[in-house]
Amino acid sequence: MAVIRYPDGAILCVADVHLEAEAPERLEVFRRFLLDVVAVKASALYILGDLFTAWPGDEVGEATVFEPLLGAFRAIHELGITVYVLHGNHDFLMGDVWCKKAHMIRIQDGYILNWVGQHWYLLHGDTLCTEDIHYQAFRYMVRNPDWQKTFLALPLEARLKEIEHVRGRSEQEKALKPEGIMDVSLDAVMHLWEKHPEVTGIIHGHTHRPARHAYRVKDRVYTRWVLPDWIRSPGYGVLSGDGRNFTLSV
Ligand SMILES: [Mn+2]
Repeated sequence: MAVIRYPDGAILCVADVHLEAEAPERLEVFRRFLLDVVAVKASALYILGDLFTAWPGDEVGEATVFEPLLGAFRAIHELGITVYVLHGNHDFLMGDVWCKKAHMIRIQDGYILNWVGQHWYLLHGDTLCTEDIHYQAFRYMVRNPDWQKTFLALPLEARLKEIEHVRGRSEQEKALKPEGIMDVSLDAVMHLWEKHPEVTGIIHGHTHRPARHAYRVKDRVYTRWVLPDWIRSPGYGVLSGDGRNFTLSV
């Protein structure tokens, strides 16, 4: 059992856990984290995208590799703790079948978390990387329900092959893209404050650049929490709220 670092009843947020069959140790670290969620009787768990590195369709959830998680998710559910999950750019095909199995409630980018009088805008973060025009065009295509329907109708083998192809290409492109393009755009962030002046701030992942940013706009201060990924850090990259403040452990 891992060391518990969160206050009782904490609200917990994670992103970019990037579970994959090729990294069984990360799966175990995350399973232990889920047991911590139970141990501290967290008030809720928010998974802000890219829980999985790839999701070709819900039938992979049946595969044995992710099965160890189901017991932990069930324990969380039985305590009455809700797990909310939103799609990332890697696992956006995670569907209702798997979510139901894991007792997760799917939420959309832009879900407002109301917590101790604060209003936090939750999102994965990829929509803020507006300077990466290539990626935004790809996102537009694959988030289209018709495209998804066609893709999910392919045999699993064909889907896996296509995902591997897309990932290979994206890795190649990433190596050529300037660093700044893969971070959120300041314009997009400012636009969000304009559109949602009532929020306390936003919480997102995706960029793998954990930080707490503050913005002053017309006498108001907005916060942007960026969650760490679980690939480079040894795990337990968690934003926990204790009833007043958030603390980020990387
Ligand atoms: Mn992502």
